[in-house]
Amino acid sequence: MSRTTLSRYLIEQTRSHNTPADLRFLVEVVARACKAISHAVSKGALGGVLGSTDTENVQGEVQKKLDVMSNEILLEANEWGGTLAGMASEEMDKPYQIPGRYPKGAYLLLFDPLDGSSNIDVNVSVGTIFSVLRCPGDCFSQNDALGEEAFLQPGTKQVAAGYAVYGPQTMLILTLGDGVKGFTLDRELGSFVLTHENMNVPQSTAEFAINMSNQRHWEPPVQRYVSELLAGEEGPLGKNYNMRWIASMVADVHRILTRGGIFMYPRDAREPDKPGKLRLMYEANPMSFIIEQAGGMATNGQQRILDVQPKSLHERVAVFLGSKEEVERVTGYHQG
Ligand code: P6P
Repeated sequence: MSRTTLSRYLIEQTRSHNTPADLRFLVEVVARACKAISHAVSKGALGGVLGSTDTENVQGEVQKKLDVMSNEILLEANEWGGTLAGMASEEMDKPYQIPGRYPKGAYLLLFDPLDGSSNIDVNVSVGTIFSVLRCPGDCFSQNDALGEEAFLQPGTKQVAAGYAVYGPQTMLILTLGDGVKGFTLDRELGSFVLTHENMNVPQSTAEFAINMSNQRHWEPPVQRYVSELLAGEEGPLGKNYNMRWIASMVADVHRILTRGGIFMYPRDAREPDKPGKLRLMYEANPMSFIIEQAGGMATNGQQRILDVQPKSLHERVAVFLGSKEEVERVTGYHQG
């Protein structure tokens, strides 16, 4: 029996769920760009793409050569198709304007082109995260520059979200709001093939992911929760837990989507003006959409991440996501 490719899945979704043709085309173009990024990442030292540039991004982070390259690949792949009113990227301060020579479309694409890029030079999995919103009102028909306010929609407004993880396999994980599907890149065919029909996050888990070196800077509810995890079966939670931390959100979230767990990046007392490290619009929101669609839960400790009303394009947020039982527990401690 022939395998279902991403293209076939999207066509069948159009028939069964009336997925708009331009959204289908947009997802296919993003997936094609992720194939190109996967190819560039896999070259490593042979491709002269390791190491850093002498520039910083809007986050004040030194840009890796592959950060810049991945951003360019996504912009160039998506600017001409007529599906987008604009794009926003972790690597760019302002929204990207669709060049006047191309038609605009009804969607907004937001992405972290290469998340976890500090891991590239040590050959650890990295990934691309993307989120799709509708352009509010008739913003795609306007000729003037698209402002960031068009992007400032809560995560519940996402029409699609996904990530590509560049690991031992390159996989594309996608939700259109109808569950979560996993596609594995068949490098011989050059196609993403459906290999994970319906991905689900187990309700309970014995595995947590957090950067323990920041422990002394966490707020009391996180201190309490993690100390209970570490207390194991002698402690109040009555079972032993394992810990993993890859320091690449895409890889950590993929593990949780595959076998359960809780991922945490809490706020840090060293930066009282910042609610967390991770970015809401193109990291937390797409990952939260995926996790919720897979039966998990995602909060900032106080509220559902997808309900957060963004105030700025690059704003940050605390993240607790994964197996429902544990996310509910740590959220309860915040609200206790
Ligand atoms: P730390 C990568 O830089 C990233 O944005 C996420 O992918 C990852 O989860 C986190 O930061 C890692 O942060 O403090 O452990 O280096």
